[in-house]
Amino acid sequence: MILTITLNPAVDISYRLDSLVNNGVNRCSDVIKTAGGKGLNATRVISLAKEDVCATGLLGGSNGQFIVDRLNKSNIKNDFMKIEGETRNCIAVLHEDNQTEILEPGPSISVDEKNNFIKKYEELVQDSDIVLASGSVPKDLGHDFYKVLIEICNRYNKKFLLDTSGNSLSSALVATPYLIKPNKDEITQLLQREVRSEEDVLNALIELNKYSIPYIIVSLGADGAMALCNKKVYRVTPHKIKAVNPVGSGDSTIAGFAIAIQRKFETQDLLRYGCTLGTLNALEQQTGYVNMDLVDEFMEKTKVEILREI
Ligand code: TA6
Repeated sequence: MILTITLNPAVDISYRLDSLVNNGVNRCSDVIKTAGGKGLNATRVISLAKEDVCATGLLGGSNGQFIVDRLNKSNIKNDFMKIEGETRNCIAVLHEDNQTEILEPGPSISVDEKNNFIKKYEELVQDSDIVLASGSVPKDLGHDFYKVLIEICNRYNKKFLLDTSGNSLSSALVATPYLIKPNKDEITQLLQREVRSEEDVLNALIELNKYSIPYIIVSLGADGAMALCNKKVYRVTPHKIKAVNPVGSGDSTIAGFAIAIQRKFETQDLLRYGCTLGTLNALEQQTGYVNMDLVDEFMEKTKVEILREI
């Protein structure tokens, strides 16, 4: 089973506008509300792929209830810690070819709630093969919280996949997660230097090799990804599309990696499968949704090559 962790879930609200008038009234008829947050977007994709998945994390208030109701309606197994605080909203304003996101910080978490979640998590890990943790961390949990979760996961010899940013990512590396998937902005922040060109990404991967993380995959958005695995640097080039809504593509990509690891894909197919799901998500209006009927076709059109050995 794949256990997904969404520490800071959100009711995702997307507003599609023909054009955005600053400092004016924008009436919108095209509104979509989904149980969101990176981990829950990934959960939905794993469920669509018919892999056994359970979602956990922290939920509270009416937004928390909305999310549980949506997961139950989609027959997605979930076991969240209830908290006093109110789960947040995240807004995506889609206009022309732009996507403007407004992300609330998330609720306060008490020490008891934090400790009780760790207890729940430790029980759930024992029944899982893979843990996928994705998204921001509420400030009260501290930036080393993913490190704590990875250490518990490694104690039970399970694989921990992590998609996060900032201090939460930098402090997690020493715990040796199985896979990380930063994008170029996140790796720029991590290394405190501009990572823009393919050469920059290659050098960044070589520098991160010292952490002995089995899979380091740098997402390049619509341009695919570069990855370091078993001392080989790979380049993944996706099939080119016109994106409908790219929000959630990173979440769908790491969901693909989790599915591929569960299905024991070899490295090139793992990379191809994850990037394929990310591309397919961008073809959909809904965040964190993939048309699985198109996977085989897009897998064939997604190129993976070995750039070099290090
Ligand atoms: O990647 C898209 C998304 O999951 C949105 O749906 C929104 O929930 C946001 O990311 C949350 O990001 P965060 O990094 O705060 O967990």
